[in-house]
Amino acid sequence: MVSAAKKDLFAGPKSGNDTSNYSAKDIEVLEGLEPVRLRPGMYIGGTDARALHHLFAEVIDNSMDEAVAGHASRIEVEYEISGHLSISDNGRGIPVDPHPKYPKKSALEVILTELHSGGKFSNKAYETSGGLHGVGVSVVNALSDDLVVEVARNKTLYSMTFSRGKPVGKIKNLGAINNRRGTKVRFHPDPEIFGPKAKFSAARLFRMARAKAYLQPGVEIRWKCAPELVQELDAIPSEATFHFPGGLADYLKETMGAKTMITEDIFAGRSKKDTGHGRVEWAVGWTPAGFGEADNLIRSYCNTVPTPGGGTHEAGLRAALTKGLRAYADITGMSKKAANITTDDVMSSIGALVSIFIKSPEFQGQTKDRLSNTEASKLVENAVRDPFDHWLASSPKDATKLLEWAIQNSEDRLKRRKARDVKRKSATKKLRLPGKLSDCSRKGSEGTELFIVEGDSAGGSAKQARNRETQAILPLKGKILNVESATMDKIQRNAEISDLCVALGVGLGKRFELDDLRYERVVIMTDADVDGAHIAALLITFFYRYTPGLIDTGRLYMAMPPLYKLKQGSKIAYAIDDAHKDHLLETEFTGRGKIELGRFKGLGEMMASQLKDTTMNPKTRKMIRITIDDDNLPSTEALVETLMGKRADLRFQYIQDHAQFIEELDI
Ligand code: 0RA
Repeated sequence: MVSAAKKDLFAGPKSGNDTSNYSAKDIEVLEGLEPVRLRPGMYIGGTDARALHHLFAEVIDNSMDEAVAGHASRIEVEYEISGHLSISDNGRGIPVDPHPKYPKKSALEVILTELHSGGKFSNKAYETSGGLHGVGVSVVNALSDDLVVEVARNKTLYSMTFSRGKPVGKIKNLGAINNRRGTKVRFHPDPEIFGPKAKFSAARLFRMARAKAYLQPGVEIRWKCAPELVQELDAIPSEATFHFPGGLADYLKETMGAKTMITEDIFAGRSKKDTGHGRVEWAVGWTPAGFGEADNLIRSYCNTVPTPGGGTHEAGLRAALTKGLRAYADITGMSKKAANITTDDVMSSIGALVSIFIKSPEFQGQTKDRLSNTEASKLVENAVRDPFDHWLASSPKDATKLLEWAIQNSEDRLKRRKARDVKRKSATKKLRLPGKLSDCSRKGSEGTELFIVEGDSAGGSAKQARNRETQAILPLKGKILNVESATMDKIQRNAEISDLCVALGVGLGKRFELDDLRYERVVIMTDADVDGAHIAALLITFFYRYTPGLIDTGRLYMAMPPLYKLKQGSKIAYAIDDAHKDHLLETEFTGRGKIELGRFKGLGEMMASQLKDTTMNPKTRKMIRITIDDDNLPSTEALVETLMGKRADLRFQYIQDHAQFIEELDI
């Protein structure tokens, strides 16, 4: 049975479900920004590096909204030595007149101090399309210890200062100005929330800002950064201006670099004037070289916000390209050979960018990073299809090359499938699975998970705690080989790695086939200590390098076993780390009675039922999905090399720069 306290743990840190002791006064407080400070994770997905940079995204997205709507043409970003970040635009400026709903406050104050939830902002004039999570600039305000908004509007300059979501004084009129218009938001992330060492990465900000300029060719983005904040490894300038009239076509050309292409030119374009349903821009090219270990690189955006989870706009692009190529085959008498071409064959080796602008974007998925507006699919398909047909027809040599290559892909795919079927049949039931693997009983891979566990004793607990039907356990002996500094030959001869591959049912590198995976998910489950983190890092590096597609498709996870058990009378809760423990002690274990605090030395020490409830049971556990930071591929490469490669000096420097900062592996 799961106790109430435990359920709360998995709902995240918050006070109990019991609302009977809330007074009206408390509820009023909760309407402001207090909930954001209490549970930042609910609003920005955590307090780690990714969440920190989300603050920047949120502010620049507001300025981008002004640019997309045609009200702003220039955005300036400055990262200061003090750790402040400022983003200014030459848009209309945040309104400063009294807010219709709160006549005593300026609209600016309301926008900065109220959560933009539903009804409150039903007034159209105060709407913005919002960032990915649409949380608004008030969330940034809540999580900053110092934030100043300057507005140049009505030929007057205004300024208002906030700290931790609360106004510091009134809105100030700084006098007349004639030559300026727009909004400047300058803020400093609150160390109480993000930790004393939290710092923006200049390189990451730089790339995020640059990507925005590619997505809105009409905008000019100026970048400025104190030189001291640029790390040597990152090699980015301290000042730059981004302006890309070529839009996504330029972005794709930069991404493709000097790779050989299957067709001479890339296929790029944008929809004609917005007819009220939205507009589309795209750029596509095919390269036999692939993209590192990944076969393709597909990036999509909605209102300049990245959608790494893909969604309906991506589906529209896939449909247009696949149908277009099939239609071309019909015209040229190749339809028989092209009959088996699937979307996968067309999207293999592709570098594809698609960006759409629509009125009311909706997002789905755990991290709200997948576009779900159904109309977006047809919007993109219709926009792309005609130009694609023309593009193919106008360069028959290229078109034929592309078609032949897609046909080749489909034939290869069919051959592989046949070979697999034969292999499966001839292997009559039993594969020779590693002896220490406790496989699950379900036949197909759907709904199954492989837990990779540290050591035999933890393996024993996990075996008792698992669901036999769907969860398999593979205990590993201590640390696996660091693949980043080993040769392929050495990797293949390594016993732990070879057991892992056999259990997974896959080959490595080029021989890796996602379809061969014997499990739907792979979960790394190590102790909540330094050694455990090291083993997890080694495994993630291995998967990143040698099983392309496993991370991309969101199938690699890290289990989150608790570090502490708290008990007071009959109340029991588990804490993931020290901060969580302290939070629980402050909020949930405040009553009288002795508190028993236990620290788990490792997974092997936990009772099977504890391990099950906290870490393994899909209904109650907490896990982290390992993802690759999207607008950051080159630096993911550099980071893996730095952290896991041969050069200890780079690693040492990195650790010095980032100590206490890395909470979630962000590759
Ligand atoms: C609410 C309403 C209007 C503009 C804005 C907000 C606005 C917000 C930000 C944040 C950063 N830059 C911004 N620029 C504008 C519309 C005002 C009008 O109708 O004049």
